Amino acid sequence: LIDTFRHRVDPHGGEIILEEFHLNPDEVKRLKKITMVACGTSFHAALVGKFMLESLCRLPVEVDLGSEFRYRDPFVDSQTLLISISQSGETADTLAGLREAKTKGARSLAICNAVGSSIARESESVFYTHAGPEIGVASTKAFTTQLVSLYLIGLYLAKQLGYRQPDQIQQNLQALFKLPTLLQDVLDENRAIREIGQKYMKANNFLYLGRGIHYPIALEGALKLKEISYIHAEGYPAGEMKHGPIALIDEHLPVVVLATRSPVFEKMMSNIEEVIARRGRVIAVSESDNDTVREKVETTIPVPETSLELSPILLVLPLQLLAYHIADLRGTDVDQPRNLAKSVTV
Ligand code: F1P
Repeated sequence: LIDTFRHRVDPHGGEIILEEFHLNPDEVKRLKKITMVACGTSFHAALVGKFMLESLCRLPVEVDLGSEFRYRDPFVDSQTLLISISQSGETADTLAGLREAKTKGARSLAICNAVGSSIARESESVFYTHAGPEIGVASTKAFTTQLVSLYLIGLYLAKQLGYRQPDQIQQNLQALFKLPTLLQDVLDENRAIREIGQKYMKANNFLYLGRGIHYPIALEGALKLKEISYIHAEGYPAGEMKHGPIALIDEHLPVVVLATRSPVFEKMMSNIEEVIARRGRVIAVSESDNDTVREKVETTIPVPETSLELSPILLVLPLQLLAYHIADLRGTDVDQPRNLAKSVTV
């Protein structure tokens, strides 16, 4: 991550330079809202981005799927910044969304991995993620870099809009620059996560629960599992569990809960209790010193602490590893899952 973004970010000077951003400070100040359009994993990045951008730069953010956005008559105009997110830069629905917004006068910024791709070429500004080639069909490292990109864009806009002072930005960047070490701590859990995979690999269904900025990570954890292991999995906002999925819980259902310390931690604990009361098998992703969680649940995957806005970048990693190990143990082709295309161009 540091290599990817070094040329754009100076953590000591609190400076972020977006090389390909063609809105001047006055145009940034004129923006009334941000609309993000994406598909699949990139859509989940956009949902995380909504939390990051709204909290960092206090602009309203709307997120839509390319396949929905293109068929409605969305409210966008010249005071909208349309951010399209795509690993391949060729996803037809995302490209159509970008074109639709541009015809209505929106300013456009693409977050893309593929240099020179259609979405990059047709956007006014481009933020390249430089994740390198994604060998497997299921998007993993591209997702991580999309989240880092959104965080940097959020800080950049926050500075332009006067919501963050240089010293605050410097602190935010320093937290970002600590991430590679923290991600390595999660990777060091790889063997333990494989053992957890062994314990749960025979389940037919999984439920993933998260709240707030972690809700899209629950969606992404579930998507990774179904994409590569073919196990039915659902991501759900934990507060909605009582409105439906609670009916599914029994002793056969593993429930992956994102339960790190956050303003909604107590609420997550209540959800964990609700699952346990129905004999669901809770796999909690939580800090290693979080005894409140560890003492309650069947299985814990430890993650280090970071800021709330950066935590999705850490939390998705154990979920990607869990999906990978379960799929590998079940003998599916993790790089080339059936029925999936790397880029959906129709
Ligand atoms: C979107 C996406 C990927 C998914 C698969 C199909 O692609 O849904 O998230 O892993 O490859 O396409 P993109 O627009 O990010 O290239």
